[in-house]
Amino acid sequence: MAKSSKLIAQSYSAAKSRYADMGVDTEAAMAALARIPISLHCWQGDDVGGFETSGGELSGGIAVTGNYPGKARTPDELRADLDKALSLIPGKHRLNLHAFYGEFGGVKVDRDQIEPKHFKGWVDWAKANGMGMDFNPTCFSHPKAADGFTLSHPKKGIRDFWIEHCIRSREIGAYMGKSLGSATVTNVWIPDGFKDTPVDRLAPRQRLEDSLDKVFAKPLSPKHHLDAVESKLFGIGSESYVVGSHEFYMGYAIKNQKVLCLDAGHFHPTEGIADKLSSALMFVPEILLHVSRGVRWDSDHVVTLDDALQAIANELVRNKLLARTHIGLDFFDASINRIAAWTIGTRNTLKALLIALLEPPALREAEKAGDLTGRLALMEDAKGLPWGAVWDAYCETQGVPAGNSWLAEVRSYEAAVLSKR
Ligand code: RNT
Ligand code: ZN
Repeated sequence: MAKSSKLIAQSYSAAKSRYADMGVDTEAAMAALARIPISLHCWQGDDVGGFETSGGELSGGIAVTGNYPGKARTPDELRADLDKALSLIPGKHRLNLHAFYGEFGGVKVDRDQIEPKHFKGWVDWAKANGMGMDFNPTCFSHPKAADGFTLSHPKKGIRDFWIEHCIRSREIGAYMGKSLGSATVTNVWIPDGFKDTPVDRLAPRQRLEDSLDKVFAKPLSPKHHLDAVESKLFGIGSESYVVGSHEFYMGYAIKNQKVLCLDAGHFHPTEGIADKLSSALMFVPEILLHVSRGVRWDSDHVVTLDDALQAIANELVRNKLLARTHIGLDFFDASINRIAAWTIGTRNTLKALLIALLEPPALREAEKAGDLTGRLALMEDAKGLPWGAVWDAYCETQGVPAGNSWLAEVRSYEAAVLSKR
């Protein structure tokens, strides 16, 4: 049942007073939330398929499972699905695009041939929606990545191919940033690694450093473009060794002052990324988050409102790190409605940020006073505060469905559009 506006207004009014009693300004929290863009990953919409004419199998040690009907097959379908998801998510957000989603007009354009013109349709769409864009070279799902190595490949010819792809991706990112008046973060993630134990763990990392130096050789204005690098612990088929490990990229990003990408699903199963933020941001200029949820061996389940997500949001808000953090999503689930997946994951990320923004100042005061008993007591009590009433009010003011009423809209879109595909 959709909640009525009257009920939402009544609940909000009670919640507002309750928070005000604790020194929390709910209006200020909502205004702060409205200023945080989330970069929606295009690849949830078509199971990381892309729009190249050759359209090969997904590779690179990532996998999408499920065969829910109605996935987007063309850029127009993907944009229509994104429009639908964005209409259900409060706030102004961004689009995160992968290189193999270019519009190639039915012609084979290999990865070392991509140009800004192939992304004009996306830029026009983003401009019409008042959105910024982020970008990624696609170093997987390609014959030249078939043996599991790209920028660190032992053969120079293969490395050069991927270096050229990444160089062109940066140029495209800069074109997007310039066209949209908001810097594009171009994130380099490569799958390179070994299924089984290598003898030489060093040489591939030396080759990767050399390739990255070549990719980043040309300075680009930070007004339009930022470079990010993303690590991973293991992938499917690269269980024993990944060239671009956390330590590798942490070191590379510090040395070269690049944006460090932390994907929540790329660490040991019980290792969260929240506690890394304050440390990493002392030494790298900015962070890119891939908000995701690891479940056993999969790093990309739809984001739920769990402790790991809340811890990330708390760190960003408590330490005032939002201005130096780019928040992006990275999950892919083909077993449920894909538009619902985007909506659930993005709304949850925003909810976690709202809860963090509504944190009563008494928690920090207790800690400062050395009252550790009070800190724990207040922290646990704060979990029961009526943030849901503030969330519903926020959705209403942003003109999107409150509560679970967005689901009915996804279901009617499924009946009218997705089921016809
Ligand atoms: C893979 C990385 C990477 C990809 C996307 C598609 O493990 O997380 O970010 O998910 O580039
Ligand atoms: Zn990622």
